[in-house]
Amino acid sequence: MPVPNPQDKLAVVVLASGEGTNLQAILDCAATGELPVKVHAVISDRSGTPALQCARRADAAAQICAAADYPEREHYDAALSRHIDQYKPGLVVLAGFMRILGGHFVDHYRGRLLNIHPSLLPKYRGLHTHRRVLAAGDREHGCSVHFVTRTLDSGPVIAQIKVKVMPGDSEDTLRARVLRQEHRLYPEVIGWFARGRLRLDDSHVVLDGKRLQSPVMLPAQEQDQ
Ligand code: NHR
Ligand code: GAR
Repeated sequence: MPVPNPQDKLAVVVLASGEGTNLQAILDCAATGELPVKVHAVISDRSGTPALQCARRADAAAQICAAADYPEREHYDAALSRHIDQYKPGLVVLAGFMRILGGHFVDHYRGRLLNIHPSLLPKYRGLHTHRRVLAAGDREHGCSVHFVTRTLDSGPVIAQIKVKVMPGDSEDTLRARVLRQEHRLYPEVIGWFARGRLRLDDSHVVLDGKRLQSPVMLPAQEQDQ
């Protein structure tokens, strides 16, 4: 058996469709050494996204796997897997990735595929969460990191941060408040995984050897509590 070297960094591939601010938060923590990971590649389903620029600046491979090239979802998923598996990642991170992934794909990465979602799951699965929270008149909102399983936004939740909904909030102000917390939540959870503290066991989240009964709640930064 090879002896694990504590200096070894976990190989990570990030899938991102958009701005890439969560990606940037992860790259920043990796650069300081706070996060023992190396982001080998960033793959986007669209060309010209800011996320790809972030990747290039950080010397990670920036690849496009365009949905338009694969009319069938299964073919797209298979192509995406081929891109990812070149890098032999120990962890695949969805960071604002906007395409639903099929069961085959998800099963292949089971236990090593994470997503960040802008709501307090199980509330507000799917898209336009900030708009829906405002329309419902909720007083609190937040973000969740979960293991991805076959059912959309329904995989076991690992950790969450709550924020207050303020009077006068617009979709944009609320999105910005949640996003600030996403940038803290995702590196924290990825760090647990990279240090071998976190795993998925039979649909249960195990942290430090114990099954979680409910997600870990991390405190928001004071200004956003
Ligand atoms: N795939 C599976 N199987 N399970 C999950 O939990 C997934 C997933 C793929 C992506 C991220 C998710 C989110 O955090 C995610 C979780 C895209 C859509 C969507 O409706 C919904 C949820 C998420 C990502 N996408 C449309 C589609 O037809 C396209 C929307 C667009 O391009 O703007 O794929 O919210
Ligand atoms: C984040 O708020 C993320 O939680 C959300 O999109 C944003 C991406 O921002 N994800 C989804 O809605 C997935 N459907 P970023 O590109 O700046 O990280």
